[in-house]
Order: sequence, then C-alpha cells, then structure tokens
Amino acid sequence: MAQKRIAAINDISGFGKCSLTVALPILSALGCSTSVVPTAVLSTHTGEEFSGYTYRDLTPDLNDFLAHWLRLGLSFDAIYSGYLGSFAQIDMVSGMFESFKSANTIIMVDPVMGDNGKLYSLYTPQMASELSSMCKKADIITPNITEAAFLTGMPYKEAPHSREYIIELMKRLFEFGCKHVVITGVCLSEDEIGVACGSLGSSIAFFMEGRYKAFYSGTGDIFASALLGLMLKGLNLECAAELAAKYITRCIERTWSSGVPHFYGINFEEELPWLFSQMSSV
Ligand code: PXL
Repeated sequence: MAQKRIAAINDISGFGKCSLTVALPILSALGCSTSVVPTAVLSTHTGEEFSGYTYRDLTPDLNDFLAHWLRLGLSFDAIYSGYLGSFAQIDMVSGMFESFKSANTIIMVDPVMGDNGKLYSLYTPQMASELSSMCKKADIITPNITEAAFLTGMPYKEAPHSREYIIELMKRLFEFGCKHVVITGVCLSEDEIGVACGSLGSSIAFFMEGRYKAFYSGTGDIFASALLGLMLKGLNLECAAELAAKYITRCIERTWSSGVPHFYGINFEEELPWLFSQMSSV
C-alpha cells in the first residue's frame, strides 16, 4: 500500500499537548506522511489551565502559504482541519479542500470550537455558525457534544446523555451531507464515556469505555488523529473509532494514575506502541 499523505491544518500550542503537537506524532506513528498548515502559534492552548498565553494569528500568511502549495501541484489522501485561528480562515480552509483533493481524498473536519457547553475563549458565535458551512464539505466530522450542539442549534446537555439525544444530534449532523459522523464525549451513564459513530444510511454504533472524571485538554485532537490514521491504514469507520476510543482511554488512564499535574496534558506517547501493536492484529 502506498504511503498515505495528509495535510493537517491546526494550531501550534507550544505547551499543553493538543493540535499539531499531538497530530504529527500520532499520524507519523501510524505511518502517514504528514504536512502541516499552521493556523496560529500560541505559547499554550487557551484552556482554563492557562492564562496569559501569547497568540499569533497566522491568517495574513495563509493565502500565500497555500498559493505556494498550489504551484507545487500537491495533492493529499486526507485533509484534516482542527483549530482555526480566525473567522477568515474558515473560508480559506474550505477553499483549500477543493484545491488539494483528488478523487479519493478524505476530508475530515474536527469542528474544534468548545467544550463543556462553552466556546473556547478565542471563538465567537459567528465562527461557530460558519463552521457549520465548512462541515458540509467534509466526508467525516468529529464534534464533541458541545460542538455538535452549536453546529445543530440543539441544546447542550450535561452527562449522562440519553441515546435519544445522541441519535437526534447524529440525525441533524447527517443533514450536513457528510458520509461519516463521530460524536465524542458521549456518556451513556455516569461511569462510561466514548463515542457514537455512524455512516450515512447505516445504524449508529456506540463504543463506551470506563470514565475518569477528569478533564484533559487535547483529548479530541488525540482521538481524531488516531481515528484518521487508523482509517488510512484501511480500517473501516467503526473499527477505527472503537480502537481510537480504547487508545484515548488507555492514555487517560496512564496520565491519571501517574499523578502528573493535569496541565502537562495527556501521556499519549507511551501508549503509541500499544496502538501500533493493535494494528498487527487487525
Ligand atoms: O484541543 C483543542 C484546542 C486546540 N487548540 C487550541 C485550544 C484548544 C482547546 O482549548 O485552545 C489553541
């Protein structure tokens, strides 16, 4: 199988383990050749763990950056977008999908915009509504519950979530026209957390794992990166989502039991060999 090429569009948060600093190692470990489009450079992510972070919005560079890639005639097997640095970038990145895709390119949009019912500090309601339009261009979207609620206009509900609520969110997300939808952070009971995933026209599968009542930034990025890498290895959506959910749970378990302060982020690195080992058995 030819090596898969990915363009990952996301920010660089210097400290805190999210975005490109997790996408690159995970996708590389899964054998993908990954190029990056940095959307912003920050000293840390913008989560509640940190205040006073620096923020450099790379919007002014983005058009020239992509124009150069266009002159090089590049194309990718997958284009994966995450945290965007400004409202204007949403349109630029949507345009990029058209310019760099070929017949079989997977467009994956992780509509990163918030968590725990709230938008991230640099995101505005206008960005949230524009991201809905961007999701319409994707083959796969991977919102968490907060993002799914913002995208669909449905109310945000705290855990535990009823199956009916998740199924209704799914139904409305499929109206965007994506082939695959994966909702993360689904809790069907107080002690379980996992994902709901479905492909157009098929039933919805839930993959639940044990829940640690600790919140770690970067969880969604680690999950989405593993999901994409596994799909590019040839796993179907359900198998990839189930394995990615197991992987992130192992990472959280390891981090939680280490006692390292949670702002250091998730120890996803030391579970990569396990993820890799699972590949030989599928
Ligand atoms: O993990 C999502 C994320 C990505 N990038 C930045 C963030 C966050 C979440 O807080 O602040 C800059």
